[in-house]
Amino acid sequence: MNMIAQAGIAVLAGGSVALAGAFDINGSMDELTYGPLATIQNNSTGFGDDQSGHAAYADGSELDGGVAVLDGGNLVIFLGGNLQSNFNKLELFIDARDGGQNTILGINPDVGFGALQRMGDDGNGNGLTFDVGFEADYYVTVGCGDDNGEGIIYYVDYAELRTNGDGVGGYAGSGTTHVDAEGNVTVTPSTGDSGISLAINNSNVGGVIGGDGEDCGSPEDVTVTTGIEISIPLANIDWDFEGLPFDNVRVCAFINGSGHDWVSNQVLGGLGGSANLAEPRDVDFSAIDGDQFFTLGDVAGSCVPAVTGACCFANGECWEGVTAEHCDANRGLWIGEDSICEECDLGGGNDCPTDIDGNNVTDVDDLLLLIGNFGNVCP
Ligand SMILES: [Ca+2]
Ligand SMILES: [Ca+2]
Ligand SMILES: [Ca+2]
Ligand SMILES: [Ca+2]
Repeated sequence: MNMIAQAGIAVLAGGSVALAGAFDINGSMDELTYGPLATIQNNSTGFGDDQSGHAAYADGSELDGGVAVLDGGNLVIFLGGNLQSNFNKLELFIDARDGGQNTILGINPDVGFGALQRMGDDGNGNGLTFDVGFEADYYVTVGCGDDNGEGIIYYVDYAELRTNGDGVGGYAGSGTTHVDAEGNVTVTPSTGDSGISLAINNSNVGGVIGGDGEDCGSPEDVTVTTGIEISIPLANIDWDFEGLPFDNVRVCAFINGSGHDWVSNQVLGGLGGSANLAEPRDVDFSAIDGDQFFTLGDVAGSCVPAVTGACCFANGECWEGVTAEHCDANRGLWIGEDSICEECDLGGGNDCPTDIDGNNVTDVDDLLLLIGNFGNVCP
């Protein structure tokens, strides 16, 4: 069945809902309908690398890439990755019209149990701040948790971010993802009066690994095609029914703690090698290199994983999987791409040959060792 026929049936059967577009909101990305990713993650995840491979469970969160398209009066967004089923939050901010908030104000709708109040200005002139020129107009957030042992249930909230605050917001409904005993995945996207639809598929085991260094959300250019998928009616953002053109739509997405209270290092576009950002009110994306947003129509460059290897230290310690720059900055010796700690050879470079017993001091014990072995013939 083609999409036009599907849309026709939707009108005949329902008559009251927006036309179903080409997108099946199920948490999976169809590259033919979306086109290429607009952004690819470049930072390991500090919120856990989910290796469970379970569509309806995740023990970590990451955002590996993102793309947004307009479709039949909706803004449809796909974010590859995982959302941990412990009610940590995906925060989604959309800049799609003039005005809006570059710093989250303290006087926004109270949705998701004070989500915007927790990130916004608490009266001290702080508040999460976006890149220069990014003035958010609309907000969607979701968290997921266990659904009575059958899978995950997710709860969605939304809010307008008007220039001076005091917009409309509320609960946008819940959806579920279940997996039966045979492994069949059933995704029931959230629906509600707002017309927003959201679905999650947590199957991904690729993308970034755990940590706080540079990483590649699409290693070897393999796109993560499961994650979080959202459809938002454009009319929700065009709240005065002006027929806005939606010709410059930008999206900032990141993972936050369950109380909207601890910003991770999973931000799209990426942070380029960073620890978790922590306190939301102190986050300032304009002070971080690069764009912490992506634009509808952008095409992400090829994802080149950072070159990493072993970093050897004079005291015998060693780190693996670090860049040469990171090793240098920590006064280690980087020994080449894909090298491992067993290859560290600090013996030949012993810069204290008179410290015979290796206690980092040349002292009387070394002298006694020498005297005690005086005259020995070495093989
Ligand atoms: Ca889909
Ligand atoms: Ca705006
Ligand atoms: Ca991963
Ligand atoms: Ca920035």
